[in-house]
Amino acid sequence: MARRLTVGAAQLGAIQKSEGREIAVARMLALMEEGHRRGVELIVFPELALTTFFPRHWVERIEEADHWYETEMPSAATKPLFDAARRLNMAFHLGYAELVREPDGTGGVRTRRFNTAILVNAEGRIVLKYRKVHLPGHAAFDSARKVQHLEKYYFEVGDLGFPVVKTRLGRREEGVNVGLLICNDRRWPEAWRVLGLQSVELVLVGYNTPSINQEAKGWEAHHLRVFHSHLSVQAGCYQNACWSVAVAKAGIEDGAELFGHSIIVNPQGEIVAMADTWEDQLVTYDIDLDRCRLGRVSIFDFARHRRPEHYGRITSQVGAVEPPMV
Ligand code: CDV
Repeated sequence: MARRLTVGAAQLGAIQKSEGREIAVARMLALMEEGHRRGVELIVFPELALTTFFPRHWVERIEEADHWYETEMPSAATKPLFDAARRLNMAFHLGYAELVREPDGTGGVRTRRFNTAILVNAEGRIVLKYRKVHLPGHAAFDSARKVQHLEKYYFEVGDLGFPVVKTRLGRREEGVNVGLLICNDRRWPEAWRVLGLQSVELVLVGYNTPSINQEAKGWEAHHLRVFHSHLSVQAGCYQNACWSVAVAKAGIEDGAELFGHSIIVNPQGEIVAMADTWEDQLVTYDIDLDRCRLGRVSIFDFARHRRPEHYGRITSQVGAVEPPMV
């Protein structure tokens, strides 16, 4: 019998800088209600889903930006999502900025900031947490850029690795192996493979991707932005024989355009459903987790075919080196 799970990619339209969390949460609740009517068991919201993509805004002192971060989860503002999960019997994925205050080892307190995603089950319990590892952009104000991308200023590199959990989702009795990636992570095959090596069956990805590459020194055709996003997720799914729900924040946010095009991808690397607006939009699909099997027992049977003795550079080296001249 097929192992079916109805998933929903809950794309969010723009959230403006002036809009508070309660507006975003109200929109997410409406998508959860719609998902319930459509039989969704797991709904996936994007990266930094509670606020505008604030790394585009520079502040002189980082503490001035602390109002963008969550210090507890759930909080008064986000509790309605957890309540809705219980009421609608629906798991959800949420991306948000996380601020942690912890002992610094010398009797003081240090503040840490992460770009975080969680998976909450239908009982309202956080069953998986991930902190973004690949932080794009820059760490200081860049006067050459029309729009800043200050993730390296606002966040530390995640310290949780790439965990995968087996957890019960929706109507399923047995567990599903779930892992999380956040936005830029989806472009790194190493991240997918670390999930694949933990037998991941479903990878949830939230993203905020501008339609224009400000770092392109020459021309980069706009359609390639979407192509590269899809290519990365499709390749990750195919090469690790898993499903993915990759969900955007879309539209014109604080004057900057985010491209949307949220997708659900099968273990053959095919897009099976896609958003076609830049607004709040729920795209659903009944995935069959048993479809992960084919890749696992054939081309990507890791135990039979991987050759880690030849992959040393992947973990010992960061930048590329030049080959010897022959
Ligand atoms: N939020 C992101 O990580 N965005 C990056 C952009 C800056 C390229 C991405 O990889 O989509």
